Amino acid sequence: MTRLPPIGEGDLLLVIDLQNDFCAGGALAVAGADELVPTINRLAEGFAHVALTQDWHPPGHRSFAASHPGRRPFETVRLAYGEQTLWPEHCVQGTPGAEFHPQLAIPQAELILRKGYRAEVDSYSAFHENDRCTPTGLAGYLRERGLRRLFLAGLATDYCVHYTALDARLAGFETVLLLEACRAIDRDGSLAAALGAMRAAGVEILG
Ligand code: VGL
Ligand code: ZN
Repeated sequence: MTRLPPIGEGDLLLVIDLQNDFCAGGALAVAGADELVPTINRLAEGFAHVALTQDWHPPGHRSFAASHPGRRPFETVRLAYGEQTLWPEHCVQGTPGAEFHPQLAIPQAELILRKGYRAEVDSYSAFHENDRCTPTGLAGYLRERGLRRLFLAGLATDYCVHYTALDARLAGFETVLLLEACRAIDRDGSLAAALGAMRAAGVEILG
């Protein structure tokens, strides 16, 4: 496992979307997701502050292919706010698929941030929805608590982790991607593109 720099009071581990639907047997399973769970549980012990994000869609969410007659998962469509990839139905509010992986054991997590709960807008980033202008409130939360450096782990490296990392940099946070503690969907070169964009934005990539 990656060696971390010394961790202090201004650091937060943000664990992104470690939910059943992204794990083995889930609606949008990411290869290798389950093996992250013990790694992330251990990692969390080294941080004074941990937060979790939870993808949390209402039934019939606009990002679901099933909401677009004739369209299939992984196709893209143009919505009012721009290009949107269509996904299988996943992480529907209140369903088992939306729950955290049962072996995720971070009871000390201080915040669970839900995102993607507006029916018409997806939200990859934990900071802004995909319209790029609706904030989730995370930046204000972090600033008010004096948390200045984010360490990112979870799912998926090329979607929610990627957009969270870019927005963290835009909001002025030091941002460290813990690559060994993330797994990617990786379709059509999306992982390589995401790593390039994160590096260009000043995200430190460890591991
Ligand atoms: C995610 C696609 C759709 C993710 C969430 O957590 O990366 N990807 N919803
Ligand atoms: Zn989603």
